[in-house]
Amino acid sequence: MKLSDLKHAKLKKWVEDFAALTQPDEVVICDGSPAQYDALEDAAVKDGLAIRLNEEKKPHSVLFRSDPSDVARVEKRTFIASKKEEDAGPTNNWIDPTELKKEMTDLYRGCMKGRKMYVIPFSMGPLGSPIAKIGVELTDSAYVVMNMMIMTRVGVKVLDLLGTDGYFVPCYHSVGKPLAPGESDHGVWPCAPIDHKFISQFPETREIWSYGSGYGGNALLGKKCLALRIATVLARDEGWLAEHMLILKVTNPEGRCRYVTGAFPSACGKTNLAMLKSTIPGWSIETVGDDIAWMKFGPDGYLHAINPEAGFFGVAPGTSMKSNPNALIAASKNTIFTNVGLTKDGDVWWEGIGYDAPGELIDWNGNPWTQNKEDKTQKPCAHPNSRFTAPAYQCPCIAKEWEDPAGVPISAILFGGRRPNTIPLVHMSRDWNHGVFLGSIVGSEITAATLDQKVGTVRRDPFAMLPFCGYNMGDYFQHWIDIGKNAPDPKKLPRIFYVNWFRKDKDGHFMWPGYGDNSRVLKWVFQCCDGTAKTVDTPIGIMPALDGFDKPSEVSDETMKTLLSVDVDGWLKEVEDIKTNHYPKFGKHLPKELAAFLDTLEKSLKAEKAGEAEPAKKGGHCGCHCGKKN
Ligand code: SAT
Ligand code: MN
Repeated sequence: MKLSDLKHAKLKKWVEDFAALTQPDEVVICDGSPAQYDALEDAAVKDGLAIRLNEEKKPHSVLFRSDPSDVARVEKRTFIASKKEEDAGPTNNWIDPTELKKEMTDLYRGCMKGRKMYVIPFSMGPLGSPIAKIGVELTDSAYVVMNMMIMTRVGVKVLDLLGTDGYFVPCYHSVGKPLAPGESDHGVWPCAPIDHKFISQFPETREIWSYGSGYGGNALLGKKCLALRIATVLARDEGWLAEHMLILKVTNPEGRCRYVTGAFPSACGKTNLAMLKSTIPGWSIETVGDDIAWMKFGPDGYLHAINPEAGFFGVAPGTSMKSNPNALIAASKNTIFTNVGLTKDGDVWWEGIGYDAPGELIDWNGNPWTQNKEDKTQKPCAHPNSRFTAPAYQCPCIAKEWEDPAGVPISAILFGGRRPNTIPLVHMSRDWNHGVFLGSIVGSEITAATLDQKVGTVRRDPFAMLPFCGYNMGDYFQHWIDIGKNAPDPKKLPRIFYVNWFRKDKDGHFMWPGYGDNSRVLKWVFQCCDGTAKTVDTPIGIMPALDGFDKPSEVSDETMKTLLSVDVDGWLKEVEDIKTNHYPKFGKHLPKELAAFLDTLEKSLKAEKAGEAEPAKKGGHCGCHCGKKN
């Protein structure tokens, strides 16, 4: 397919203009065909940028190694370029859009010399779904094209949907490394120095301009840039929700199912939860999505969610047949690996894969590496943020309705973080707005000192959206409240829960087994949605009655009691931290409803501490939002 074949005049002109600026040798339209994917793969292997893996061990799969300076999303080079700084809000990096466009246009000038420019028409969401959106990414990276072909729906079918004048989100991307005549990459991952990297979102004009990085969310622009940052803006204006959430399906022993979404900051096991193997006989979990959910009210009055993606961009280290067999099987063929270790026989290996490294390997930097378990300072073989890009349909537990254009009706929304103390295993909000309050206070313990916060401190990450909200986070809280207010039928709104798998005892051991046993929490969530759960009313919300919770046998009664009790002093500290360090950031953009919930929470905790509160009441809530007590 050639540039002249494009029937959409605006799209064609937009492509021609960017080609005139960036000066590639050639413009290639991505038709989405397997033959085109294979040709890109062959070229990447020939250029030394990719290594073909052993056809028997990992059929039709390759390994890429990135530059050591280009291994993850770069939050400090990610910008929300709204006209007014206030519209980007206190949690985003803001730049003036006019100045930024000028600076980036200068960087783009001639940046694709010696390279091909690929035009990637892609759909976020099943083709033609009323919830889906179309984008077009222009990029000079074949790695990006290959990943986008797995992560999104790419090609002629999308162009057909666009027709001659359909709307698309324009996305520019360049690795920022032009080639001189005759020069090639010589096997070196192309990217620009950190100060030249820009991951820019323009919320008013709904544009994405990315420069200088070839990695993950910096470069696969359908994911965090479009499906979250730009989509949050579209969702605000159009009355829906674009969220950093997994989507799963729970089926009970009678064969009845409910769909649940969940938002968790990174390093909280979101992919593992999305694909967990239930430990309760008769209950099963299937996956609809592992990272992003777009939710819109359906004609039936329920919030319906689609997974806008078509693949998984999962963290490799720690993924094993024990922790997540479904992910490992999804990534067993037709997969792109990035920055993992390579074995002598052409297979992949990473820390936490479940078995020792077989002999001498090549590490993610391309150097020989032999495992030395005695040496605690040994550098890892796979980069901690190394990834697999695998098609979702290859996941053994993918739900059959994962591509339903109408989406799946959501019964429950989970929020969670990694909290060694204070937050109980699970509690349910009293109503929608109380759930919005719980989402707004989500925090997670810092586990690696990669940010400017100390290990062990709590980083507030409201709705797990801190780096992903395309506008003022205070206004985003208000949007969530408005969604509840404008619901066609408030009784059909999902119930909202706050979970914490990561409580530790005084010796620093996890109190809850997690993984498959999280199905026990999902069972209680399911029962809450049915109105059949055994509950107690507490100062923080609705919690499971101890005798109504399906406890794993290896957890003692005493531990279970701690996991399901309210740590009044811990919560009072939590309130203090939110009051002092979190909510004030949002100033007048903080919805008054949320400030009121914080006050009420503080009062009930203080009353509880003073012994003035009524003892916890059994069956405090019927589990729906009708307001009826049972
Ligand atoms: O690199 S991605 O943004 O796609 C993944 C992540 O960092 O969450
Ligand atoms: Mn994510």
